[in-house]
Amino acid sequence: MSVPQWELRARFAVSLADLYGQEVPAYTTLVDVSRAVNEDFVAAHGADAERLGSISRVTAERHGAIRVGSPVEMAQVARLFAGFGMHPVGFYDLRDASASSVPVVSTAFRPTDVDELARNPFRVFTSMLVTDDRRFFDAATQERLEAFVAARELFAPEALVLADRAAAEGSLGSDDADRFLTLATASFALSTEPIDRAWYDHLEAISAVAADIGGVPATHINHLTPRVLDIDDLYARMSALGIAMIPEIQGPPDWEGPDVLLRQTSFRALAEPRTFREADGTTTSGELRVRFGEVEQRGIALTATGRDLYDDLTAEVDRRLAHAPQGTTRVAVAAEVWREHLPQTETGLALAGLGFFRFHATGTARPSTGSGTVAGLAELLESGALVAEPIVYEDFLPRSAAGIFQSNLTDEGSRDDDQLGTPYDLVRLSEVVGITIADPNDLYAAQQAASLAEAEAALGHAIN
Ligand code: OOG
Ligand code: NI
Repeated sequence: MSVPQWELRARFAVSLADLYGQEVPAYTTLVDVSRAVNEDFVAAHGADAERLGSISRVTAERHGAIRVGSPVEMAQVARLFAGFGMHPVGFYDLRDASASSVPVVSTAFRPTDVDELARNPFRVFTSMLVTDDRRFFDAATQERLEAFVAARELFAPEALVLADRAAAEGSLGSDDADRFLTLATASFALSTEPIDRAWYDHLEAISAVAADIGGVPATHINHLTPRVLDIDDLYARMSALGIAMIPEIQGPPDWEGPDVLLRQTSFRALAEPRTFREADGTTTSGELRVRFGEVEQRGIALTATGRDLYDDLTAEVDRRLAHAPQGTTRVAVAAEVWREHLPQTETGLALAGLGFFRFHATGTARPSTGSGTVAGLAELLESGALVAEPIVYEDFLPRSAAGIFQSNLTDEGSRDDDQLGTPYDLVRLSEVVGITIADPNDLYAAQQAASLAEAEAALGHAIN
């Protein structure tokens, strides 16, 4: 029996969840509460609840976050994930997310095909430490970081060989599949090897994220995030259980119009026992608090125009908030700004070219257009000749990402803002990963365009 890549990926998500649930018990609570929120949401909203993904997809849906220390490690991660049919999509430079800057650049590994996403959308947000960024690391620290990272092995060579085979053949035999899953999962377990206390502390004074990456002998899952259909409900239920959430839900506000992009929130995980090696060579047990629980709600993918508008609105919210009376929440200001600037309906988003949709011809009577050869999208939607199905946002938001990173750190660390390191972008990071990183917009736009072409064929005329 051979195991196809989607099944490898689905099993990988489950096996990482088992591991993470054992390591971070609060994760299990989060998953239980998420399931309850989703069940109640479906019960209350019926079929509409599944507009942005089937309930079976959403229930199984997770994203992981991991952090690696060098281009070599990033290329290995890319090989490993390719075995699971997960490909790099999107570029995020968290160094320039202003106040909450952290010394990493990131991409997300995920399925890119619509069918593959529907079977299992497991994705992993993957960050790479940028060691030559003088805003964070002096030359001596850079040198030591690079040597430290170069000397460790994150992935068993056998895992990478199996990954290559799964990627080339699209499946693995059942024994190889078991082996691949065991090895791949083990790569992300929290290491019990001692951590050099002085080195860790040195890095932590600069950046807690740098310490979590370059101060420890292995990588680990930083968080594993379930998806909910109502994050406000989730937030209230977790708070009622006495779990201290970060003060806000990040990303778009709760409002009566369509949900777009991504809303996320998190709670700090408990301190975890770790072993340290002290300056005198003895080992001691201590604690670190670097991992956390995160949860998300996904909305409609925005076009480049929609995304620019989103960024402008976010800036407008900041401006208004700066002048708002004490006690005004960001979410309240944001909801007001959104009401002023965003269409209140999905159709409005589609017609304004702000959101991505798949259009389907319904086969019902089409409107007469006069010319008989072309019809406008608006009238086709209005007459019911065409329906628009929203395309869900499968990616991340750098500002939320940086906010999530930062809100869970104990200390902001130090940095010197004048000296930038390697000027990474999507192309440069693609070279590092060894695979072309897809631009998320191209993927969404291709889906929308394909659906329009099919709809035009079914209608027998062009749509404008
Ligand atoms: C990754 C933070 C980004 C998200 O959901 O935006 C992220 C990290 O903390 O390593 O996971
Ligand atoms: Ni995350």
